[in-house]
Amino acid sequence: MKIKAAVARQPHGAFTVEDVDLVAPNPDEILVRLVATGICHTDLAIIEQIMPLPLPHVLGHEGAGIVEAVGAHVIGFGPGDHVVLTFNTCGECAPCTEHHPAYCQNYPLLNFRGARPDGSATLHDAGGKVLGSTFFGQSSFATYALSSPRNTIKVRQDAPLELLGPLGCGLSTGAGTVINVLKPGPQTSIAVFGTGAVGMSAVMAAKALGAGRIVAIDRVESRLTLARELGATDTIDTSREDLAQTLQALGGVDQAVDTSGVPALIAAAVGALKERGTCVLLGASKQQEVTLNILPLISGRVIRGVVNGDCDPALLIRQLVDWYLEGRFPIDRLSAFYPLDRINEAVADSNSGKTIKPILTFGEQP
Ligand code: CXF
Ligand code: ZN
Repeated sequence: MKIKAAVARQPHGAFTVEDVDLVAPNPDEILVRLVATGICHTDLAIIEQIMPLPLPHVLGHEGAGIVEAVGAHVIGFGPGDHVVLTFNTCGECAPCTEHHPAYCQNYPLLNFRGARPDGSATLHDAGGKVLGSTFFGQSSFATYALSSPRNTIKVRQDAPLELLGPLGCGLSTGAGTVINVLKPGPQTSIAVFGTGAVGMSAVMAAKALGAGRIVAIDRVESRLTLARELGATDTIDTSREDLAQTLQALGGVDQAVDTSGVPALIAAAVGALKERGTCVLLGASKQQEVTLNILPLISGRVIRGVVNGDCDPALLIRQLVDWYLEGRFPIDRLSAFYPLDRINEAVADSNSGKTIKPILTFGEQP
């Protein structure tokens, strides 16, 4: 079928919105009409070739839409279902069967192959050339996408679908890390480094769980103001305050979440931990090595990475939708909408920091 998609063609280049061809669903696939798709930094990391996937490629991995059709072997889904698309997993390897699908052994094959897992192409450009597809099992910078039952999450129909796509990646990464891994309580102090979509969702989840102290750290004042409104009890503006000193003055923290991937901030996050404290790494940047002081680590401190909030996506996404409707996870405060043909403006606004979570829309703008 003929669809419209934003194609990433050149490293560091702009997206081109093109008419492309999508093949019919296989018996085990779902055809989804996208309503809206969030833009995540991982999409931009591929354009910048920090994650070097071959181009041209149709990216997009925070899709929300309505099921249009299902393949003959698909059960549990039907036309009209509201769905959020997330990362794809096999469901059969040890991490999947042990309820940690974010560490699926087939993650690269199912999410980054640039084609279906069997190598077949699903997208061709107007000249008939193959485009990279099946990105995170969806390639949802497009009016329609093919997905699998395992990465298609049915959600309640009374929630505003155009807001929900980012729950498939960025927002579940931050919130899932707090809910599933760190589990802060009233006695816990938690510091969140970076108040983008991942950091803000960590702050909101920490507030929802009743964390005693929530410290948000950034260099953009407007973001810190928003972080306070969303639940931060303390903020540190690194453009004006000495980070290490201010954290020390607070007495250190039990938990730290780094969303920046910046080595100096990671070192500060680890340096701020109390004995037996945990620092979780969620972000990556161009600089991939960090220097750490070993001795304090020996006193029970933990540094670990977390992917996709270590979540069961069906459970977490539905929980966060419920929380949104209850006013406990106000994701509308982070989001700004752009029609598909303004995707390059959305990217520029994300890069400049103007917009925390840009969301592409494919029909009428909400
Ligand atoms: C990704 C980040 C790179 C590793 C896999 C998960 N998260 C989403 O953007
Ligand atoms: Zn992402």
